[in-house]
Amino acid sequence: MHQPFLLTILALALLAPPARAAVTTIVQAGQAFSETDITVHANDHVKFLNQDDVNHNILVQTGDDDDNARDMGVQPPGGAVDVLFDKTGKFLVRCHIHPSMKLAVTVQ
Ligand SMILES: [Cu+2]
Repeated sequence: MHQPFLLTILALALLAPPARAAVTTIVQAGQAFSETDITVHANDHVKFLNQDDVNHNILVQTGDDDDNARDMGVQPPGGAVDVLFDKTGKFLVRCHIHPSMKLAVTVQ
C-alpha cells in the first residue's frame, strides 16, 4: 500500500464539507414498496412515488407504536410524498390502506 497516498485521501476526506442530506426514492407499485428495508442518515429524505393506479397513504411509525404514527395523508396515483427522517432510530413505514405494504427504515 502507498502510505502517503492513503494519508492524502484521508486528509481530503476530513477537509471535505459535511455531506448534504440525501434523498432515497422508493416506488410504490403493485401495492408494494420497491424496498423492504433501507438505512439512511439523520436528516435524509425518503421520497415515495405512487406508480399504482390506486391511492396510498404513508404512515411512519416508531416500531410497532401506532399512536404516534406520522400520517402523510392520502397519496393519489402519480403523487409523490417526501418524508424527512430527522431523528435516529428504527421506523416502520406502512400504508394505511394496504396493510401488506411495509418498509423498515433505520436512521443512523
Ligand atoms: Cu397503499
